[in-house]
Amino acid sequence: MSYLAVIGVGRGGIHTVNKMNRNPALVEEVSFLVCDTDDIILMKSPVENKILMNCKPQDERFLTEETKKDFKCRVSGFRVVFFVAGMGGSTGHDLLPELIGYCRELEITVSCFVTSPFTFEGDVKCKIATESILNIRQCSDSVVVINNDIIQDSERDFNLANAFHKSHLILAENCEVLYKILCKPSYVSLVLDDYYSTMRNSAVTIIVSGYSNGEKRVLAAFDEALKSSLFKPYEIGEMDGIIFAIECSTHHQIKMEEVKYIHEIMGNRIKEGSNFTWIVNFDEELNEEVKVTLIASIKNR
Ligand SMILES: Nc1nc2c(ncn2[C@@H]2O[C@H](COP(=O)(O)OP(=O)(O)OP(=O)(O)O)[C@@H](O)[C@H]2O)c(=O)[nH]1
Ligand SMILES: [Mg+2]
Repeated sequence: MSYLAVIGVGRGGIHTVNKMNRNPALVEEVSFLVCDTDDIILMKSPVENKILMNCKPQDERFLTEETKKDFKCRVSGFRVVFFVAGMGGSTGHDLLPELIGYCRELEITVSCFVTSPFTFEGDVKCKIATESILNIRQCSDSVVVINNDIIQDSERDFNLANAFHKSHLILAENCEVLYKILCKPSYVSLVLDDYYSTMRNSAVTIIVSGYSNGEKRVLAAFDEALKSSLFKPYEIGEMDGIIFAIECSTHHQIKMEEVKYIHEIMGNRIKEGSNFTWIVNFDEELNEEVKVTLIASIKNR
Protein backbone atom coordinates (compact mmCIF):
# COMPACT_ATOMS: atom_id res chain seq x y z
CA MET A 1 0.00 0.00 0.00
CA SER A 2 1.26 3.49 -0.79
CA TYR A 3 1.80 6.14 1.77
CA LEU A 4 -0.39 8.75 0.09
CA ALA A 5 -3.95 8.61 -1.24
CA VAL A 6 -5.26 11.32 -3.54
CA ILE A 7 -9.05 11.48 -3.34
CA GLY A 8 -11.23 13.35 -5.84
CA VAL A 9 -14.58 14.40 -4.34
CA GLY A 10 -17.47 15.62 -6.52
CA ARG A 11 -17.30 16.53 -10.20
CA GLY A 12 -14.45 19.08 -10.08
CA GLY A 13 -12.32 16.84 -7.86
CA ILE A 14 -12.90 13.75 -9.95
CA HIS A 15 -12.13 15.49 -13.25
CA THR A 16 -8.84 16.67 -11.72
CA VAL A 17 -7.91 13.23 -10.39
CA ASN A 18 -8.79 11.72 -13.80
CA LYS A 19 -6.09 13.96 -15.28
CA MET A 20 -3.54 13.02 -12.62
CA ASN A 21 -4.33 9.37 -13.22
CA ARG A 22 -2.83 9.74 -16.72
CA ASN A 23 0.66 10.23 -15.28
CA PRO A 24 2.16 6.71 -15.03
CA ALA A 25 4.84 7.75 -12.51
CA LEU A 26 2.16 9.05 -10.17
CA VAL A 27 -0.09 6.03 -10.64
CA GLU A 28 2.78 3.83 -9.51
CA GLU A 29 3.40 5.72 -6.30
CA VAL A 30 0.05 7.17 -5.25
CA SER A 31 -3.34 5.52 -4.63
CA PHE A 32 -6.21 7.30 -6.31
CA LEU A 33 -9.81 7.17 -5.12
CA VAL A 34 -12.87 8.97 -6.49
CA CYS A 35 -16.02 9.64 -4.45
CA ASP A 36 -19.30 11.13 -5.56
CA THR A 37 -23.04 10.97 -5.10
CA ASP A 38 -23.29 11.04 -8.90
CA ASP A 39 -22.92 7.55 -10.37
CA ILE A 40 -22.49 8.78 -13.97
CA ILE A 41 -19.40 10.83 -13.12
CA LEU A 42 -17.99 7.85 -11.22
CA MET A 43 -18.75 5.46 -14.05
CA LYS A 44 -16.94 7.67 -16.56
CA SER A 45 -13.84 7.98 -14.38
CA PRO A 46 -10.91 5.75 -15.42
CA VAL A 47 -9.86 5.56 -11.74
CA GLU A 48 -10.62 2.03 -10.60
CA ASN A 49 -11.08 2.71 -6.93
CA LYS A 50 -14.48 4.43 -6.54
CA ILE A 51 -17.09 5.03 -3.88
CA LEU A 52 -20.68 5.91 -4.71
CA MET A 53 -21.60 7.97 -1.68
CA ASN A 54 -25.10 7.35 -0.41
CA CYS A 55 -26.69 9.88 1.89
CA LYS A 56 -29.11 9.35 4.75
CA PRO A 57 -32.68 9.52 3.41
CA GLN A 58 -33.75 11.59 6.42
CA ASP A 59 -30.89 14.10 5.97
CA GLU A 60 -29.00 14.30 2.67
CA ARG A 61 -26.15 16.25 4.24
CA PHE A 62 -24.77 13.11 5.88
CA LEU A 63 -23.49 9.78 4.62
CA THR A 64 -25.13 6.46 5.40
CA GLU A 65 -23.41 4.09 7.84
CA GLU A 66 -22.43 1.75 4.96
CA THR A 67 -20.76 4.54 2.98
CA LYS A 68 -18.96 5.71 6.11
CA LYS A 69 -17.67 2.18 6.80
CA ASP A 70 -16.63 1.66 3.19
CA PHE A 71 -14.73 4.97 3.12
CA LYS A 72 -12.92 4.32 6.42
CA CYS A 73 -11.95 0.87 5.29
CA ARG A 74 -10.47 2.19 2.00
CA VAL A 75 -8.40 4.93 3.62
CA SER A 76 -7.20 3.13 6.72
CA GLY A 77 -3.45 2.52 6.53
CA PHE A 78 -2.54 5.68 4.59
CA ARG A 79 -0.32 8.22 6.31
CA VAL A 80 -1.47 11.23 4.26
CA VAL A 81 -4.60 11.99 2.24
CA PHE A 82 -4.86 14.78 -0.34
CA PHE A 83 -8.49 15.71 -1.03
CA VAL A 84 -9.16 17.46 -4.33
CA ALA A 85 -12.48 19.23 -4.98
CA GLY A 86 -14.18 22.21 -6.57
CA MET A 87 -15.98 24.30 -3.97
CA GLY A 88 -19.43 25.67 -4.77
CA GLY A 89 -21.50 22.46 -4.89
CA SER A 90 -23.24 20.46 -2.20
CA THR A 91 -20.88 17.48 -2.23
CA GLY A 92 -17.90 19.68 -1.37
CA HIS A 93 -19.96 21.63 1.14
CA ASP A 94 -21.76 18.86 2.99
CA LEU A 95 -19.80 15.67 2.51
CA LEU A 96 -16.15 16.69 2.24
CA PRO A 97 -15.91 17.82 5.90
CA GLU A 98 -17.41 14.49 6.95
CA LEU A 99 -14.81 12.55 4.91
CA ILE A 100 -12.01 14.69 6.37
CA GLY A 101 -13.34 13.91 9.86
CA TYR A 102 -13.11 10.14 9.23
CA CYS A 103 -9.49 10.51 8.11
CA ARG A 104 -8.69 12.48 11.25
CA GLU A 105 -10.32 9.77 13.39
CA LEU A 106 -7.86 7.37 11.76
CA GLU A 107 -4.99 9.80 12.49
CA ILE A 108 -4.34 10.42 8.82
CA THR A 109 -2.85 13.81 7.94
CA VAL A 110 -5.15 15.72 5.57
CA SER A 111 -4.30 18.29 2.91
CA CYS A 112 -7.04 19.79 0.76
CA PHE A 113 -6.61 21.30 -2.71
CA VAL A 114 -9.74 23.15 -3.74
CA THR A 115 -10.90 25.81 -6.17
CA SER A 116 -13.17 28.77 -5.51
CA PRO A 117 -15.73 29.37 -8.29
CA PHE A 118 -15.44 31.69 -11.28
CA THR A 119 -17.48 34.87 -10.76
CA PHE A 120 -19.46 33.95 -13.89
CA GLU A 121 -20.87 30.94 -12.01
CA GLY A 122 -22.95 33.30 -9.89
CA ASP A 123 -23.27 34.53 -6.31
CA VAL A 124 -24.92 31.44 -4.92
CA LYS A 125 -21.99 29.16 -5.76
CA CYS A 126 -19.50 31.75 -4.52
CA LYS A 127 -21.32 32.02 -1.20
CA ILE A 128 -21.49 28.25 -0.75
CA ALA A 129 -17.78 28.02 -1.59
CA THR A 130 -16.77 30.67 0.96
CA GLU A 131 -18.60 28.77 3.67
CA SER A 132 -17.20 25.41 2.52
CA ILE A 133 -13.62 26.71 2.58
CA LEU A 134 -14.07 28.00 6.15
CA ASN A 135 -15.40 24.60 7.19
CA ILE A 136 -12.61 22.56 5.67
CA ARG A 137 -9.94 24.88 7.07
CA GLN A 138 -11.22 24.03 10.53
CA CYS A 139 -10.76 20.30 10.10
CA SER A 140 -7.75 19.91 7.74
CA ASP A 141 -4.01 20.11 8.33
CA SER A 142 -3.47 22.29 5.26
CA VAL A 143 -5.71 23.85 2.63
CA VAL A 144 -4.61 25.28 -0.71
CA VAL A 145 -7.32 27.34 -2.44
CA ILE A 146 -6.99 28.16 -6.11
CA ASN A 147 -9.04 31.16 -7.08
CA ASN A 148 -10.51 30.36 -10.50
CA ASP A 149 -10.92 34.07 -11.31
CA ILE A 150 -7.17 34.59 -10.99
CA ILE A 151 -6.51 31.81 -13.51
CA GLN A 152 -9.01 33.41 -15.85
CA ASP A 153 -7.24 36.77 -15.63
CA SER A 154 -3.83 35.28 -16.34
CA GLU A 155 -4.55 32.99 -19.29
CA ARG A 156 -4.75 34.55 -22.74
CA ASP A 157 -6.53 31.69 -24.48
CA PHE A 158 -9.09 31.37 -21.75
CA ASN A 159 -12.69 30.74 -22.81
CA LEU A 160 -15.84 29.08 -21.54
CA ALA A 161 -15.00 25.79 -23.19
CA ASN A 162 -11.62 25.36 -21.52
CA ALA A 163 -12.28 27.20 -18.22
CA PHE A 164 -12.72 24.13 -16.01
CA HIS A 165 -10.03 22.22 -17.87
CA LYS A 166 -7.50 24.96 -16.99
CA SER A 167 -8.69 24.98 -13.42
CA HIS A 168 -8.25 21.18 -13.15
CA LEU A 169 -4.71 21.42 -14.55
CA ILE A 170 -3.63 24.01 -11.98
CA LEU A 171 -5.23 22.04 -9.16
CA ALA A 172 -3.46 18.86 -10.33
CA GLU A 173 -0.13 20.69 -10.66
CA ASN A 174 -0.36 22.04 -7.09
CA CYS A 175 -1.12 18.59 -5.80
CA GLU A 176 1.78 17.02 -7.70
CA VAL A 177 4.21 19.67 -6.46
CA LEU A 178 3.37 18.96 -2.84
CA TYR A 179 3.47 15.21 -3.43
CA LYS A 180 6.96 15.51 -4.86
CA ILE A 181 8.20 17.70 -2.03
CA LEU A 182 6.76 15.51 0.70
CA CYS A 183 7.17 12.04 -0.67
CA LYS A 184 10.18 11.97 -2.99
CA PRO A 185 13.63 11.29 -1.57
CA SER A 186 15.72 14.42 -1.82
CA TYR A 187 19.09 15.85 -1.04
CA VAL A 188 18.03 18.23 1.68
CA SER A 189 14.60 16.96 2.55
CA LEU A 190 11.51 18.04 4.37
CA VAL A 191 10.11 16.11 7.29
CA LEU A 192 6.38 15.64 6.96
CA ASP A 193 5.65 16.81 10.50
CA ASP A 194 7.72 19.96 9.94
CA TYR A 195 5.73 20.72 6.83
CA TYR A 196 2.43 20.40 8.61
CA SER A 197 3.53 22.34 11.67
CA THR A 198 4.43 25.21 9.30
CA MET A 199 1.18 25.04 7.34
CA ARG A 200 -1.37 24.12 10.01
CA ASN A 201 -3.79 26.92 11.04
CA SER A 202 -3.01 29.00 7.99
CA ALA A 203 -5.50 31.44 6.55
CA VAL A 204 -3.73 31.35 3.18
CA THR A 205 -1.45 28.76 1.57
CA ILE A 206 -0.07 29.33 -1.92
CA ILE A 207 2.08 27.12 -4.12
CA VAL A 208 3.93 28.82 -7.01
CA SER A 209 6.98 27.94 -9.13
CA GLY A 210 9.52 29.69 -11.35
CA TYR A 211 12.37 28.51 -13.59
CA SER A 212 15.68 30.05 -14.54
CA ASN A 213 19.27 29.35 -15.52
CA GLY A 214 22.53 31.30 -15.45
CA GLU A 215 24.69 32.53 -12.64
CA LYS A 216 21.89 33.89 -10.44
CA ARG A 217 19.41 31.17 -11.42
CA VAL A 218 18.18 30.60 -7.85
CA LEU A 219 17.37 34.26 -7.32
CA ALA A 220 15.84 34.67 -10.79
CA ALA A 221 13.65 31.57 -10.40
CA PHE A 222 12.50 32.86 -7.02
CA ASP A 223 11.50 36.21 -8.58
CA GLU A 224 9.78 34.37 -11.43
CA ALA A 225 7.72 32.37 -8.92
CA LEU A 226 6.65 35.59 -7.20
CA LYS A 227 5.36 36.93 -10.54
CA SER A 228 2.86 34.08 -10.76
CA SER A 229 -0.71 35.35 -10.90
CA LEU A 230 -1.63 33.19 -7.90
CA PHE A 231 0.93 35.11 -5.81
CA LYS A 232 -0.05 38.57 -7.08
CA PRO A 233 -2.54 39.42 -4.31
CA TYR A 234 0.20 38.95 -1.69
CA GLU A 235 3.68 40.15 -0.68
CA ILE A 236 6.48 37.76 0.19
CA GLY A 237 7.13 39.94 3.26
CA GLU A 238 3.76 39.09 4.79
CA MET A 239 4.27 35.31 4.74
CA ASP A 240 4.61 33.54 8.10
CA GLY A 241 5.73 30.20 6.71
CA ILE A 242 7.84 29.62 3.59
CA ILE A 243 9.11 26.39 2.13
CA PHE A 244 11.67 27.13 -0.54
CA ALA A 245 12.04 24.02 -2.68
CA ILE A 246 14.79 24.00 -5.27
CA GLU A 247 14.97 21.39 -8.00
CA CYS A 248 17.99 20.87 -10.20
CA SER A 249 19.60 18.08 -12.21
CA THR A 250 22.43 16.02 -10.73
CA HIS A 251 24.74 17.33 -13.51
CA HIS A 252 24.08 20.96 -12.59
CA GLN A 253 23.70 20.80 -8.85
CA ILE A 254 23.30 23.76 -6.55
CA LYS A 255 26.78 25.08 -5.79
CA MET A 256 27.74 26.33 -2.36
CA GLU A 257 28.05 29.84 -3.77
CA GLU A 258 24.43 29.65 -4.89
CA VAL A 259 23.36 28.93 -1.32
CA LYS A 260 24.32 32.54 -0.52
CA TYR A 261 21.37 33.69 -2.62
CA ILE A 262 19.03 31.67 -0.43
CA HIS A 263 20.50 33.36 2.62
CA GLU A 264 20.16 36.72 0.88
CA ILE A 265 16.44 36.05 0.39
CA MET A 266 16.09 34.92 4.00
CA GLY A 267 17.91 37.99 5.27
CA ASN A 268 16.35 40.69 3.10
CA ARG A 269 13.10 39.62 1.55
CA ILE A 270 11.09 37.79 4.18
CA LYS A 271 9.53 38.79 7.45
CA GLU A 272 11.65 38.48 10.56
CA GLY A 273 10.56 35.52 12.62
CA SER A 274 8.86 33.71 9.76
CA ASN A 275 9.37 29.98 9.53
CA PHE A 276 11.69 29.42 6.55
CA THR A 277 12.84 26.00 5.33
CA TRP A 278 14.76 25.23 2.17
CA ILE A 279 15.07 21.87 0.50
CA VAL A 280 16.65 20.46 -2.66
CA ASN A 281 15.22 17.77 -4.96
CA PHE A 282 16.57 16.37 -8.20
CA ASP A 283 14.90 16.40 -11.59
CA GLU A 284 17.15 15.36 -14.47
CA GLU A 285 14.90 16.99 -17.07
CA LEU A 286 15.82 20.42 -15.76
CA ASN A 287 19.34 20.17 -17.16
CA GLU A 288 21.01 23.57 -16.49
CA GLU A 289 17.85 25.16 -15.16
CA VAL A 290 16.61 25.32 -11.62
CA LYS A 291 13.01 25.29 -10.57
CA VAL A 292 12.10 27.15 -7.40
CA THR A 293 8.78 26.31 -5.76
CA LEU A 294 7.49 28.38 -2.90
CA ILE A 295 4.90 27.05 -0.54
CA ALA A 296 3.99 30.11 1.43
CA SER A 297 1.43 30.64 4.13
CA ILE A 298 -0.12 33.38 6.22
CA LYS A 299 -1.23 32.36 9.69
CA ASN A 300 -4.75 32.68 10.93
CA ARG A 301 -4.86 35.65 13.30
N1 LIG B 1 -19.73 22.68 -13.57
C1 LIG B 1 -18.47 22.30 -13.36
N2 LIG B 1 -17.85 22.83 -12.28
C2 LIG B 1 -16.56 22.46 -12.06
C3 LIG B 1 -15.89 21.56 -12.93
N3 LIG B 1 -14.65 21.42 -12.48
C4 LIG B 1 -14.53 22.17 -11.39
N4 LIG B 1 -15.69 22.82 -11.11
C5 LIG B 1 -15.87 23.74 -9.99
O1 LIG B 1 -16.39 22.98 -8.92
C6 LIG B 1 -17.42 23.70 -8.26
C7 LIG B 1 -18.36 22.71 -7.63
O2 LIG B 1 -19.02 22.00 -8.65
P1 LIG B 1 -19.09 20.42 -8.67
O3 LIG B 1 -17.73 19.83 -8.54
O4 LIG B 1 -19.91 20.05 -9.83
O5 LIG B 1 -19.93 20.19 -7.34
P2 LIG B 1 -20.03 18.90 -6.46
O6 LIG B 1 -19.01 18.98 -5.37
O7 LIG B 1 -20.01 17.69 -7.32
O8 LIG B 1 -21.43 19.07 -5.76
P3 LIG B 1 -22.94 18.80 -6.28
O9 LIG B 1 -23.57 20.14 -6.23
O10 LIG B 1 -23.46 17.88 -5.26
O11 LIG B 1 -22.84 18.17 -7.62
C8 LIG B 1 -18.02 24.56 -9.35
O12 LIG B 1 -18.62 25.70 -8.81
C9 LIG B 1 -16.84 24.89 -10.22
O13 LIG B 1 -16.21 26.09 -9.80
C10 LIG B 1 -16.57 21.03 -14.06
O14 LIG B 1 -16.01 20.25 -14.84
N5 LIG B 1 -17.86 21.45 -14.22
MG1 LIG C 1 -21.67 16.67 -8.19
